[in-house]
Amino acid sequence: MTALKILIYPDPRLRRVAQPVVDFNDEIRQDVQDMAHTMYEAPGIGLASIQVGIPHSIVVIDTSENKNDLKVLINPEIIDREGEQLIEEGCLSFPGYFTEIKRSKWIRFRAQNLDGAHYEMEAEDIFAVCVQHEIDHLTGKLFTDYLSRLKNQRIRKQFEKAAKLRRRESPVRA
Ligand code: GNR
Ligand code: NI
Repeated sequence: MTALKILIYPDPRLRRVAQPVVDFNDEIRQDVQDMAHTMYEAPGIGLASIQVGIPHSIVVIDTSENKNDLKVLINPEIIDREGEQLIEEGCLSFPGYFTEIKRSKWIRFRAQNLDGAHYEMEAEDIFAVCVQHEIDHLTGKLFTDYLSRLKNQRIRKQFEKAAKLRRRESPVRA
């Protein structure tokens, strides 16, 4: 069991775009396991590969009450959407920051499982929000991208300051 290090904004690696998984091999299995472990430990309701520096298109989600309903989305894409909802979002790459974002109320997405089999699934409410939030991560998009430039400037300053403090507390040594 490996807990992966979650990249914190404004780490430029959060802007990377994930590459499709073509080979459903043991390395991908291991990545999924490590990501699930990292999500449950954080704790979060979802995690995208890009947040932990994995270059493949992988998402894990568990929005269940008892944390016993792991969903694995490989190469996911949204194929239909309807309605709107305004929900307060957080992100493990923005610790302590929460803001309301407008998303589709209902979506239909397609993805592949660990065996490479394609499946489709519908999602609504917080599950739909989470899928949209995670799929954004796979193209380097962050939830704050939906906010005004002014808010983004404030958030960036705040997180740059926090990053500086962290570097002072635990400098990277050669
Ligand atoms: O743990 C998380 N909670 C959350 C709450 C509302 C909307 C989206 C999320 S996703 C977030 C985990 C995360 O950062 N995933 O990328
Ligand atoms: Ni996130």
